[in-house]
Amino acid sequence: MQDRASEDPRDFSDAEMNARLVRTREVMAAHEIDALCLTGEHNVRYVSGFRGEPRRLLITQSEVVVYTGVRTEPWARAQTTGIEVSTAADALGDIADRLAGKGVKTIGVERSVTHLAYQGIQEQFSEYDVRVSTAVETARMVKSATEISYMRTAQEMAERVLSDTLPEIKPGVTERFIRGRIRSRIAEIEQADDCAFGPLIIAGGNAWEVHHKPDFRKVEPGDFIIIDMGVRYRGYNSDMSRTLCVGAPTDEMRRVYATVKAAQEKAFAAIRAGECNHAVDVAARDHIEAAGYDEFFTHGLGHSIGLEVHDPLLGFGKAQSEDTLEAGMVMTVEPGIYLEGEFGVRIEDVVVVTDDGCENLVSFERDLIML
Ligand SMILES: [Mn+2]
Repeated sequence: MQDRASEDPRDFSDAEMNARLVRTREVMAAHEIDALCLTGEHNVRYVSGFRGEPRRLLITQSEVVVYTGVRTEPWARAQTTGIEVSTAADALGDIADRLAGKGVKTIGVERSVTHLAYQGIQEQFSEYDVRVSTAVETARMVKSATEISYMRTAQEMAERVLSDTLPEIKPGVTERFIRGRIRSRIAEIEQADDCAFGPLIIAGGNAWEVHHKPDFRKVEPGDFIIIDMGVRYRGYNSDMSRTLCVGAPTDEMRRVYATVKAAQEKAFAAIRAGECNHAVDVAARDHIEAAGYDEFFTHGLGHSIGLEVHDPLLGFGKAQSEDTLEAGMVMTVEPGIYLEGEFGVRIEDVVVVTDDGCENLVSFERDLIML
């Protein structure tokens, strides 16, 4: 791992940032968006490298401008290359001046733009066709080797944290205690940005709430405990779930665990470039259904991951979808079975789609661990 104290404030090479700009402009052209006016943290970071605020980004086929404040201007210059940095007090007015007379008809804004901000944009650009655009989200779907290497580093950090925490999971400790131990270990990794989320610690009968927030339930002998955690490194997230048993599992717990593990393997085997997203969900769900537990697999099989834990636009869902996988997409594969008031099992790994299959970024033990 490199020494982050001396690292370049830019997380990616100039060549890679340039390739992102080219791809974003290709998608804009395909979506008939002449200018993109962005404010979203992840989209601005993806296109420009700038990760401060205030922030606004204008992209057209010929220009790219980052708008920020006077105090944050030095960061914007340090974190970007070949991008104009503006501290114009009236950024929208400046954008209007730049677009005037250039033949621009359509302006794209993000789905996440607030109602108030949207009103301001519509007012400023009343003579243009202002539309919601997912051009940058589309460009973000296929990851580069460097993006994948950051996610691999984030995953290695998460695995070390979970390994170190296992000896502390025993009867009498609460879900919140386990969460605290994981959080503090992640905070102690100087190179890590932060926890990717939570983490989620779900003991025993709480498991049917798939996103249960850790509470004061104490671990009891014979509990299954789901730990769903991730680390963020240089902006990129990892996401892993493991189900641990405190003491000895019952026969049904073993059966459910084996069913989830095999369902995940069915999904791994189904993943390859060109495959339909929905078919991957079906591969896992059919196995769970055959074992009689289909009504207890209550969520989609997985989601895209990258700058966001749930990266936009892509998932392995229950709904029919025409989306197909491409090499370089990074997805979670996380089947689960949750029996209300009894126990639940989730096993979650992150894979990179390849031309003939997938590569698992997770190497943590997938067999049932008994503590
Ligand atoms: Mn996940």
